[in-house]
Amino acid sequence: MATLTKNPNVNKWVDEMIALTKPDKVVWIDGSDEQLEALRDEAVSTGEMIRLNQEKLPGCLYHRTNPNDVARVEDRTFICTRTKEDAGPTNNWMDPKEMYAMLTPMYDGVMKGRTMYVIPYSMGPIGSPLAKVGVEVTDSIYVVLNMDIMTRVGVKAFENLGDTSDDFVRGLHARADIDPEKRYIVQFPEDNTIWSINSGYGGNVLLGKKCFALRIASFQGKNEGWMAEHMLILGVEKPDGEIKYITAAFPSACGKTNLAMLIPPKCYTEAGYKVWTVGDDIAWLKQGDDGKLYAINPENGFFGVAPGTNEKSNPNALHTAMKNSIFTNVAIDNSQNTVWWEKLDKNPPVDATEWKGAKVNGPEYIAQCNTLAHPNSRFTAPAENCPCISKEFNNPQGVPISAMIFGGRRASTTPLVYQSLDWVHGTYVGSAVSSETTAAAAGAVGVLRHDPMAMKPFIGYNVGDYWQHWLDMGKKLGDNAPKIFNVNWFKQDENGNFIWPGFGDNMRVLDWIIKRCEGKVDAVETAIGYLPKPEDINLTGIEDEVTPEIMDKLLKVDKDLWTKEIAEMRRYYKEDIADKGGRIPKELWEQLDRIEANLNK
Ligand code: OXD
Ligand code: MN
Repeated sequence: MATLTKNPNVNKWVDEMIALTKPDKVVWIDGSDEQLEALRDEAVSTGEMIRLNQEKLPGCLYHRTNPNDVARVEDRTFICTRTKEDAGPTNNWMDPKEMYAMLTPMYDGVMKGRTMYVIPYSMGPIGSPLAKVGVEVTDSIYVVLNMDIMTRVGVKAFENLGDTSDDFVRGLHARADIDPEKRYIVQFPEDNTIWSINSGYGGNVLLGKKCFALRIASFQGKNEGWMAEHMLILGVEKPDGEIKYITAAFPSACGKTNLAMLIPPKCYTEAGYKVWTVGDDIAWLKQGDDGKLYAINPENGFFGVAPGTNEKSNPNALHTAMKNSIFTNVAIDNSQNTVWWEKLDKNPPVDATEWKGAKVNGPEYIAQCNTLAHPNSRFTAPAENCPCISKEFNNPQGVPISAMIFGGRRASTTPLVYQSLDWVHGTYVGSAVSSETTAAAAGAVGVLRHDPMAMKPFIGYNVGDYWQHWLDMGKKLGDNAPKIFNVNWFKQDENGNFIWPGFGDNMRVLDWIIKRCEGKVDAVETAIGYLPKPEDINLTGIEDEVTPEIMDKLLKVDKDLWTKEIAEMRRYYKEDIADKGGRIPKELWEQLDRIEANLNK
């Protein structure tokens, strides 16, 4: 099939990939409904996908990955910069020449007997000055159909690139044998190139997402003066109609998609507040002509974790996934050909097919301590389906950001919310993001895992240089810089019970954050930052649950715990980062002294 672009750089690279992988056939994805529908039919006819109940789930398909291939593989993910120092201590590294030499024979002829699909795509709205183009070649229809939901796919993507530019990200994906021992997810940031092999799981093969929009884009952002962050973007509409935009970064298992699609409590909805979703996972941020920081969501859909999503936890996500979506590794309710996952409801299907494909009696199977859906099973759903999608979702200029939030899962130490003292301190707060492990994951409970800016697996270069880039952005933004906050929805009492209700009630904290940005509310200056006065968190409707005593606990800055926290951060900076080649900016070391001095005042 003929190429879709005159751009010689694209055509030359695709020809090279054809020569390497030797497919029987090459199909360029033009983005038309007819072509995509034909691919859906083909995937259903070969058994690669299953068509679900088209009355209940119109346009929805189902796919099962190999049981050895159900999640991102951080130990097999590499950043191949020319020097090891440039990849830094948070990445696996190999010399790019050696990596190409090792992988090239694995790709040689790997698509013989198969079709290569060439997918042009745009990360970000077509025509946006913040958008970037990628081309992914793959031998998987599943990848084509997921990329179609998650990005803007087809010939229109080339409009942003033009006929001569070389500024596109080259992504090569081959399923090969799905051999976990030969699975590699490799970024070559200096070549704008991603090579992925032996996986069919979303995070490893939808190359626009983590590989491009975070790993490669963070590297591009450093060189070009913008930021790629693992952040949701939401807008809070106030009763007067003004919308304030906020970004937020959390490690996994902290409810990012739920916060992005939050439904405010009654006292807020009745007063006229609404929350609008711009993105649930990734933000690209750039200074606008007016000096403010603007954000786009480079994606066009949501790749959400299914288990735990239900009418209470996130009705918006549930509704978003009810049409034109792809479900991966959830369970099937055979009586209706619909989907089911843990915590969708309390009625697991009796006639079920579990995620690996075995027909089982659902309740009996669960009683044997098995889950019907894989814990990392996913829905891939178009953003346009989301009942609370922002009207600015496709705005090429993005939305102006007033506040940036960091957060983690911390049983003690970290208060419900605090505002950083300034941008440099806020950068420190981001570098200190960490989460305690839960009983849901293997290993010890309550172990602190550092995950700076929730970007540890996604920073495409040296983490110290990344922190320096944050400081540089702050200098450039000056007074226009968003205010930086930290939140903790997971504080516990002595008995291990959560003391903040979370979910929709997190609106109460967003409200305080917005008022701080507007200069409409005072705060208490403490050693670690500005904290709310207890009376400034609106508790209307939850006064019985969040008593004054609980509020005191939620807002407590415990000197002993914070002294330990700073000692741990000193250890982390030194042992995990600096001693291993992380180039930590001196301003961040100084923040440790600053907070310690404050604590001892
Ligand atoms: C994701 C992740 O899938 O962060 O979004 O792992
Ligand atoms: Mn993510």
